[in-house]
Amino acid sequence: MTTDKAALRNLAIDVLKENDQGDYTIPTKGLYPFQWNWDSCLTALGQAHFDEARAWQEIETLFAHQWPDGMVPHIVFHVYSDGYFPGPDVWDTKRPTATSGITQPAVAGFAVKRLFERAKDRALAEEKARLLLPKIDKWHDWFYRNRDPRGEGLVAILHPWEAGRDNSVDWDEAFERVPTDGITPYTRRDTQHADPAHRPTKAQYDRYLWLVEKFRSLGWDNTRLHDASPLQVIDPGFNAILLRACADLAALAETLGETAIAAANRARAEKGIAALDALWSDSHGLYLCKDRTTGRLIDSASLGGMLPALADIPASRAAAIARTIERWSAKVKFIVPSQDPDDPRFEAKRYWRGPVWLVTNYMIADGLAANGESAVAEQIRGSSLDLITQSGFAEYYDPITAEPCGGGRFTWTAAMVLEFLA
Ligand code: 9WN
Repeated sequence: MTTDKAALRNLAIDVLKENDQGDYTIPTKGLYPFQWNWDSCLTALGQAHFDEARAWQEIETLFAHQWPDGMVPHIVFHVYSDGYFPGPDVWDTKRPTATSGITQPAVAGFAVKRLFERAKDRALAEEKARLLLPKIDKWHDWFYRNRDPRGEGLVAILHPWEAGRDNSVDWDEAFERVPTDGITPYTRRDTQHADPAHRPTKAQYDRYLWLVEKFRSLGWDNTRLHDASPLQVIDPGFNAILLRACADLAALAETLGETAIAAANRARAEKGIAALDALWSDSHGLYLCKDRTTGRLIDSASLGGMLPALADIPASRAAAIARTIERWSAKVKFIVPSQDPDDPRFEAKRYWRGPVWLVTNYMIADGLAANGESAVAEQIRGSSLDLITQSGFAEYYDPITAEPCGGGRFTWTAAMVLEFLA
């Protein structure tokens, strides 16, 4: 593929337009025929480079399906398709437009502030930011009420799909506690669209489904799910994204004169940043997950532990994360692999157990650049664009061979290219 910047930009815009359904964008044709939460928010950053109104629309559509309790679901099933499993019938959340019953990383606050700051159409930006501000605040409040019921300052994910890093090594240990008995027999669709060797295993899918059926049996009542779930993991990446979103929403609210929203989100961010430090691992040079059911840290060095670079962590921690990336980059050709390549559980092509993803590269690079680690940030950007020119707009890439993995013509990958090129 071309290395010419303008040509690459046009190719990325083509991918975004191809997957555009009018007022929301699907991640890729075939494999993912619906709207996904964090995909949409990151996609909007790309869309804003050529159509600001369309970018705002992407996030507005997502928030039109916010639940009355404040949760923003991880999938909105706008138009029926049997091409994806589990579809709306399995979730059975009884929403007016079908949605899943769990959430995803809270990128919206970060994305909306960035859209607002860069907007050329100031009137539109102010109108849309004012509209979205209370909705995002309600979602943040939902997180702390439902996923941090004892007020520790950090929230737990109850399902690996919530973290967005579905089969990460981070969940292996806690997944041991999730049973598989009694689940309804099912047929996977993902392995009909993508190479099964790049996807999660059957043992993992059985557990994904057991959790869905468990939460469904509780009527998707978020006040009951946390304590009933055998999987409660405090993921530093998930929390860091939320903490950055809280800080960004506070700043945006201040600009717009919404002082109560500003104060609430600033308080969430400050409390969470202080609590996050307990997850730091000196030996790995990154943050680790904590299993809330056992109270122990989980010994898995993944990129989830590097995402806190995006939040307001101490500069010494950000510098240590940059050094860890330098160490990892000596072991692979393209960065940032999703797992430490020296970890025996590392798998170069299997989804979130080794491959490089452009969205996480974008967030880590952004955080490191803001922390003065511009050389490593630039190295991540370079690696990302090299992968695109060698292998096209894939879902993820083998960090050793650059082989494109998962789905092709992938929306958020294209959106991140527009960001990296800007
Ligand atoms: C389950 C859409 C989503 C991403 C996730 C990624 C993958 C879904 C799946 O695709 O997850 O939500 O079925 O594999 O892991 O991060 O949002 O692109």
